[in-house]
Amino acid sequence: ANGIVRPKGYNVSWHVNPEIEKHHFGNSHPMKPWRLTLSKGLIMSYGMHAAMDTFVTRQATEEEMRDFHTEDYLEYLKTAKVAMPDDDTPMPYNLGGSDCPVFEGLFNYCSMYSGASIDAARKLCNNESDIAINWSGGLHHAKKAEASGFCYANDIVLAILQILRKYPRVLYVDIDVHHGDGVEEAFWSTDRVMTLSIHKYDGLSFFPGTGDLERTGPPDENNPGAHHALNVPLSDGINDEQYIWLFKTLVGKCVERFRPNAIVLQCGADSLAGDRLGRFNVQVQGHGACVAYCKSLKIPLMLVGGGGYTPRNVARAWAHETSIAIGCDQTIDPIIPMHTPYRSHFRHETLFPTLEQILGDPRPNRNTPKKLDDIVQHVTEQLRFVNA
Ligand code: TV7
Ligand code: CA
Ligand code: ZN
Repeated sequence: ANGIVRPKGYNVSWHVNPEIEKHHFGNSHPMKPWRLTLSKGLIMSYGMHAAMDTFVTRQATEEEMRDFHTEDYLEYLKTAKVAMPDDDTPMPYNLGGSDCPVFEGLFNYCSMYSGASIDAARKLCNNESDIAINWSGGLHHAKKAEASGFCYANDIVLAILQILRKYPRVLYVDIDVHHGDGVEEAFWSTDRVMTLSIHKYDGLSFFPGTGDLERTGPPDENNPGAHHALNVPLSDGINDEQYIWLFKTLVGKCVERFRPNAIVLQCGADSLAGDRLGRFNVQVQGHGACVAYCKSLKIPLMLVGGGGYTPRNVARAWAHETSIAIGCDQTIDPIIPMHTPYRSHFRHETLFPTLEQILGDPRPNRNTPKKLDDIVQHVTEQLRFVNA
């Protein structure tokens, strides 16, 4: 009756844990794990859980996390104490600053979202899932022994390492408004993972400051990683039409040349219009079109979350993308169900508010057609060196 049917012969797994949502970075911090509660409420009010295999996830073990992170760093993450308000002694590993505070239950938070991504990856490897979803993951800035940009453990790297145990090649695509630097760095010197990040880049101040078009892997041609790190630096205000065109063109070319056995798509929702930290004019439809395109390639697909700092828009995007995964996006009612928890948070009562509703006055688009053509040309040239 609600338009939700379990797809026949097609399995979507959803990896969740309500414990993750309860952690707090601090009152003024833009990262709100509570956005996961809002997203889950919307997904469930549509009844979408009936069309997926839902798994309550577990903490990753330390051994699993040591696949990427150092023992010293993990030990520190586990034992770091929440600083007293007047204590400003610097902490190691970039912890304890305003971006990466040490909060109550930090290690539990990290190991939970990592466990969810590892489980999702294993479902793909077992062929038990065609699409595996972890909206609590996608924390792409974490390094092997360093926290960065709200990220402490890199669940994406951990998940890709799992997939590489079974499959030769993984394509990683990152639509978060920030550059996926941690994942890029982790696989910088291998030709088994191709990374493609689309992000805002101004050569300077926008975090993390990397992801320029010219840096496509190690400069040494003999390094297997050469030409396998692709970056799409954009300016403020890109719209759905341009974003979808770029995404399909570039991902299409990557798949054609690299022939990945699996795709990991980081669905950071800070690329949406109206995001508290983002600068783009991408709408829920455009963001979702990226997921739909990846699904259409019929390659095992993992969806993870990432950024997203205007919780109502994050929830809309991830609920819409869940509906695309299970194939009910055309049949559900875009009007948010009456019984949705926190429904009053969704000021415009539809999954697809217009740009005017979101922004009032849309941000000027600084991306010229020539800029986009140059990007596509540059990436195409890099891909000529890739032969899988
Ligand atoms: C994946 N931007 C993560 C994106 C990480 C972005 C940054 C903030 C920020 C932090 C706050 C805060 C903020 C309004 C925004 C150079 C600095 C400038 C801290 C104030 N308000 C993801 C990380 C980025 C923390 N960091 O890709 C507490 O904005 O630009 C920076 C670094 C130094 C630290 N200061 C910001 O989306 C999940 N931080 C309010 C309170
Ligand atoms: Ca990105
Ligand atoms: Zn981001």
